[in-house]
Amino acid sequence: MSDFLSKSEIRARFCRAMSDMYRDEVPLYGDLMELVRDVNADVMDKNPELKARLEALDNLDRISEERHGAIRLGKPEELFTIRRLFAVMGMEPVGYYDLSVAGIPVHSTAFRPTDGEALKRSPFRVFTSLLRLELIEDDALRQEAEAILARRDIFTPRARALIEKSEADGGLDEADAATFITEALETFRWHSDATVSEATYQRLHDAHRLIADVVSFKGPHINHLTPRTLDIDAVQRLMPERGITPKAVIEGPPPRQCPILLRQTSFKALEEQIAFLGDAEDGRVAGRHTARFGEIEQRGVALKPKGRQLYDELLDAARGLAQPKADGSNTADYMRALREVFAPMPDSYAELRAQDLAYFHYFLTDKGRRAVGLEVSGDIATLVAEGYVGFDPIVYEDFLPVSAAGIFQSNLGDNAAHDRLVKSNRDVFESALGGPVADEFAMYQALEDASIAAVLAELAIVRAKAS
Ligand code: OOG
Ligand code: NI
Repeated sequence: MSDFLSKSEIRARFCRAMSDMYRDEVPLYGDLMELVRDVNADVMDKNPELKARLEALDNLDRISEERHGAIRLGKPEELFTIRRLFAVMGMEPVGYYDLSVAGIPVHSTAFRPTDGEALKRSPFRVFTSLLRLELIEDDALRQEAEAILARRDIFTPRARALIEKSEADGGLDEADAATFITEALETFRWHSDATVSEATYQRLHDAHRLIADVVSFKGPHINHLTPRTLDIDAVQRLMPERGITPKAVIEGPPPRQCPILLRQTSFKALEEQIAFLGDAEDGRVAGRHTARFGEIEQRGVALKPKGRQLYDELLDAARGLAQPKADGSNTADYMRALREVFAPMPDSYAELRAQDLAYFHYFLTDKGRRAVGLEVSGDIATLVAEGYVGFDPIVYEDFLPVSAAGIFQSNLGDNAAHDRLVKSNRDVFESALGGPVADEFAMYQALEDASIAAVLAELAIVRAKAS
């Protein structure tokens, strides 16, 4: 039997290959990566404590390697097969995001690794949306879009074959994995040749810009790749110095001592040359399309349901005071409202933990390791209080629907419609996917529980040695 390459290794290599491809396609992404690398190095120079913590958690290496991407699919079969493609790399669908509340005609999930070891090796994730064609009101146009999508296959025959092989055998060996990476990459590549005429593109575009982006091309080109920064405010401030224009407002929570969840900002989508189908057999008509952009993110601690509910309420309240405008004219007002409104969210890890608002990874302290022969209770809160056990934030690995809507909108033109759409349907999404999406809270809880179990087991060994 041949040796399989680990799914995490395939994912890490795929992530690097995708990053290289996107840097060639969108050079500004390369500039952004450089800026993020500089800022991250600077943050760690100035904050040796943070650096030590990241090192201790074995998380330092992943920072500069870390990124997420996004694609938009056109038909249920594409979602079904992309789930199988991502499974080859150890990525599973987590969470359901309904973007209809923001007037965006898609629903989405995030494919990502889920266990602790896999997340350490490469936390690469892909925000994956499925277009909701049923929202095209014009029957003829909807049928035309369906027919166009029915004709395309976004996966190469070899990618399909290797997905099947991996499913049948339980993995891929080195040579197959290399081929798989090359073939899978084809699905995400940019194609400047549209599959439709200019007139069709225009009609799709008039229904919604996103519909034109999904339906008019051969495949679901990766539309952004997002490196992780340790100081998003610094990157936002420095972008213009490097010739990059950021969107007006950083999405998510306000700046804090202890980052929570996720903050994100992007630069505007580029206007790119494309070629429409012409009337003549092989004729082409020059055109323009905007779709691909760059984004950065800063990740913080994952919140428990109670903390998340508080976050959602506070964000709603801030937006009630000031709706951030795309032209940046009220950014200062919005940021002020956000800061003020978020006061009830404690800004220390100890308090977030004490109030049961966030997830933590527990470990034995030096004192815990020396707890030989002491009368130590098994209750984690007491162990923490007495200094036997320490805790570190568990990083949020998922996305935020309001933020995602803001990222979509910043790249759909400033006057994109914000009307609410008919609520989308999770059952429809999951039946296309071929299974349920995982519950993000359950995953974080499992990570926290495992760390508590490990601490208690270690402590039991320490105490057994003593007696
Ligand atoms: C996805 C936008 C959402 C994020 O980071 O929240 C997203 C898209 O534009 O396709 O990537
Ligand atoms: Ni994104």
